[in-house]
Amino acid sequence: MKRIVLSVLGPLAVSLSVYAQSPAATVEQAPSAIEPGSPETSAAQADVLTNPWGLPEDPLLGFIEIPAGAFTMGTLIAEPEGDDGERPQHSVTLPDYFIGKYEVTVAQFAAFVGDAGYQADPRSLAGPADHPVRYVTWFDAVAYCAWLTERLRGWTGTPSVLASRLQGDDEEPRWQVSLPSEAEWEKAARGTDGRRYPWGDTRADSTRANYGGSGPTAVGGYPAGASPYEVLDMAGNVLEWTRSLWGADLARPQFGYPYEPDDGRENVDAPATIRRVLRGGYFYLGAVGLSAAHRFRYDPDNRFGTRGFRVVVSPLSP
Ligand SMILES: [Ca+2]
Repeated sequence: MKRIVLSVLGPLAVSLSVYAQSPAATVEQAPSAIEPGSPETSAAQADVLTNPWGLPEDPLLGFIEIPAGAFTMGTLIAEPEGDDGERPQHSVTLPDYFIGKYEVTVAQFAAFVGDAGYQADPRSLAGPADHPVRYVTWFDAVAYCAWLTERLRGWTGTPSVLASRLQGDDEEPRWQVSLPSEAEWEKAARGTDGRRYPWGDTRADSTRANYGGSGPTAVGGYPAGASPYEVLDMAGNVLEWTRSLWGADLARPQFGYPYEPDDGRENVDAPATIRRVLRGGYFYLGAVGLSAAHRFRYDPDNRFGTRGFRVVVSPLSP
């Protein structure tokens, strides 16, 4: 996260500019906004504003491709840690998809709120620009995803590898920006070798994850805790919403293992009485919750300061 540009925020850019002193991100007010798809998105301007939404300025806007193939999901029955909802361990095969290297930041969520006129909880916009957004419900996160889908479809600067998938063609339906499914999240966090944490099987320590502390930190602050795909903060910092359903009963999953993407657990239109799965532990929880396999579950309209999200560009199948 070298630079976060807030060009579409109007008054919000002023209030957020006070965070420009953060060493991990520079926030500046751009001279003018670039309208997505506008001919003014010239190469000269692109040197200044790679994107108007505060996405990371790298060739894939902070997305990392996770190649198609099988991975090991869940926890062994014989493993002393973990609970029954994450057992039995089994193999799941996914098509390729892209996942955000970082949790969605306050600056990125503020860009959405400013551009879409979304009614957000003020607390979600109150943190430093380069910190993960918090106090967002599952529905807030889904709204962000729908907005970013349309913005990336309509912008001439969208990297071609993403644009082609988001546009679709006669042979393949359009992909979307979405919350990750549980399976997408877990594969990106632990890779294919069945490791317990993003970095391996050794227990967490303070160099690998933000946990057991008192508050969130700037996204990407723990490179020693990177996953095999170089995805960051999959253990710790904020707990992350997935799009997958747990069920109505807190204690027992309606949607248990093995993971079956077609059994209704990926129904994004499920009512608010159905809990959603979250992953990855968070900044004041202990090390056990950092396991890549652990399934947290909460009501989708819950709004807490421990919870945020990251996004995928996904075919949504599964
Ligand atoms: Ca996290």
